[in-house]
Amino acid sequence: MGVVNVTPDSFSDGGRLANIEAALAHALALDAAGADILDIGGESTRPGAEPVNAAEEMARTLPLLTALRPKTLRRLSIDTCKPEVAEAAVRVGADIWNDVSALGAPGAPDLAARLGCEVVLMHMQGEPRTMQTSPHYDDVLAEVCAFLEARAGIALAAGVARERIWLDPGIGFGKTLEHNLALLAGLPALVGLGFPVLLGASRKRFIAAIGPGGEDPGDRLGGSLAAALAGAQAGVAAVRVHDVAQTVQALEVQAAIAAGGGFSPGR
Ligand code: HH2
Repeated sequence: MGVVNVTPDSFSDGGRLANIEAALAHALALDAAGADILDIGGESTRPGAEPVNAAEEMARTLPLLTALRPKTLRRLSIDTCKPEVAEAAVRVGADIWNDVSALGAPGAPDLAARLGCEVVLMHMQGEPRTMQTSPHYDDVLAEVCAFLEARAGIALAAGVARERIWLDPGIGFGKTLEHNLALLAGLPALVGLGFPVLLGASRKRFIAAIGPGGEDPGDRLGGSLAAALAGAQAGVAAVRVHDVAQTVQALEVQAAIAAGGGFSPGR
């Protein structure tokens, strides 16, 4: 899943795609680089971010989705917590509702069932403005798994088809470095719940907290690749990344090594 942020303030690429031409070109470049899904976001969820209203979010995302839909066969995803934005996005061709609030808005599960789209249910403790203030868990892996299982149950009860539900541990969303690492190490438990798992670790701050360098989000490629490979090894179904070409290359090499003698060049 390639990230296309049409926001002025996203943590790693805010403001880069200020006009529709730049956003479309970027999305098509990620498509050409091998992204299976393009995730369009019109509101930053970085720690401390201020909320955006629905009209503004739609003004940022709908023109891009509309322009992109006839130009790609890839699945398109709308990254939003707002039911009205998700509904409008699906109407112009989005296939997936990527919701960092796990369908937490009033009426969201019913709407997702009615739209018939896929949904990504992500775990977050608190809300973006304050979530990194003092996150606390007794057992982060167990609590995130229990939360996501409960949210999946609510989506199922509302009528969302089981095969359309994804789970995401929400790396960096109300989590310390230790929490993020426990979740990354514990991914097999989340995968074991039986839903496809999406992992979003690309360029996130925890990478800078571990290794040398990486203060600038653009300098976190090595750590992002390490996390993507760990995710793939654990069986996640997709990784949400900014650097699509490099991630596809890393995953292809990992898969070729895993295939051992069975690999045939030129695929
Ligand atoms: N992370 C971000 C945004 N949306 N969605 C899912 N499902 N999982 C994630 O980990 C996730 C997400 C944050 O990254 P980014 O979009 O690059 O930044 P910003 O929120 O500042 O726009």
